[in-house]
Amino acid sequence: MRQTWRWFGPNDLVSIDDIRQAGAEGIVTALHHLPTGSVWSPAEIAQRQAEIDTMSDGTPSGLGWVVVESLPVSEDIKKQRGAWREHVAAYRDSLSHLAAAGIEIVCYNFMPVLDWTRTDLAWRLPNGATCMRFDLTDFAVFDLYLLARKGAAEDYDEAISEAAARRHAGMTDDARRLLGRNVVFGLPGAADHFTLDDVRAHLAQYAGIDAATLRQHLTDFLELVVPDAERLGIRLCCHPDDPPFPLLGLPRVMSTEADYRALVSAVPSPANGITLCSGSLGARPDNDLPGMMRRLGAHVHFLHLRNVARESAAIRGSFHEAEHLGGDTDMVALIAAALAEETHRHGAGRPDWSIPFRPDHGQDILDDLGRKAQPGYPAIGRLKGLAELRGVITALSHPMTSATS
Ligand code: DNO
Repeated sequence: MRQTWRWFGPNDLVSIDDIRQAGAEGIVTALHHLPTGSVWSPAEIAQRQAEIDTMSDGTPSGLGWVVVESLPVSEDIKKQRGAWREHVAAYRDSLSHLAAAGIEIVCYNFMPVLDWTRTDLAWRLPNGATCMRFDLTDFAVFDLYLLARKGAAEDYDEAISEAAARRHAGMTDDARRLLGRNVVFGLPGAADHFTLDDVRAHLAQYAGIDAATLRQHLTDFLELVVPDAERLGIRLCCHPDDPPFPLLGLPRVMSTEADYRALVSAVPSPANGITLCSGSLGARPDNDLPGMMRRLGAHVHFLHLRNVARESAAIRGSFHEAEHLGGDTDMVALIAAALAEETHRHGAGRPDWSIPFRPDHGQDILDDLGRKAQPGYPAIGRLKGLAELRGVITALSHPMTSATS
């Protein structure tokens, strides 16, 4: 399993030097500064590779750009409106430029409007660490009162609606503003500049798009890009919905094992694969992560290893981001399944037998609390996660254990 680390580029407060010291072997990044729908030019790609390759004192980092996360799919492509065909053409050009630069793994998602969604970006744990949290009552406050979305009332049961009414009534204006900011933080582009009216305008454009239509648009997109990817030797891998259930009346089609089966069988190809994100998928009690890895492992091109603690037994419920070996996903069983898949691939002569993973997210601990890096992406919390995961991998790979044979 190849140990990778997400880096947001030169502005990331966690540096290439830090990543080297954390023991990572490769980088996951994207050209975040380029607008969605534009072509990633060879020059931009080469510049990012040079930044990855060099430590601050000019010596080689030994790291390389292993995974693109994400080459974003535009809202136009998801809706099949406006400039969507131009955006598909740009996507194909970007894939060919990435392949020419030696990059083989490209992650994307197909979530309408919202990418990952949390209500709290720094929730305090009893030991003083902070983590990200999704609280369904807070989310209902956002939906019912801040956004005041038409039809929202139908989406919440009585208990949540009543709790949301009480909570909203007791919130200060500052608390309401902070909640609004937190919820839109995962929006593509500029969290700081997104107003509630922008969110309403985005939602309105999905009025006629249900889950079946969105899934069809995903298949259409794949039919247009997968043949190129296959020819170029690129492995596309779709990231799941986070959280894995519909929000704000928007359809979501990448939340369950059945969704992933539909994805890989819609356009069968080694280039049409999966980013198995245990944190996103693990927020639902009916997603069996080790089982998904065993059953769908052949299609998994990239792993996000993260854990969540579910706070209710509901399909759509509150959760917070736990330590990597804590929470509700059996991380040891998941890693054992990934190692078994690698053994199987190795035996079958697959050149892609080594599966890249990254310690996804981390709690803010120690100096992270003052550094204020990208929410979810602290230096020390992730270093701790990576170290724990590396420990599990080392133990399960040891000849004394038979877990991978
Ligand atoms: C959040 C991430 C997601 C992910 C994209 C992939 O921390 O896991 O933003 O990168 O959904 O397209």
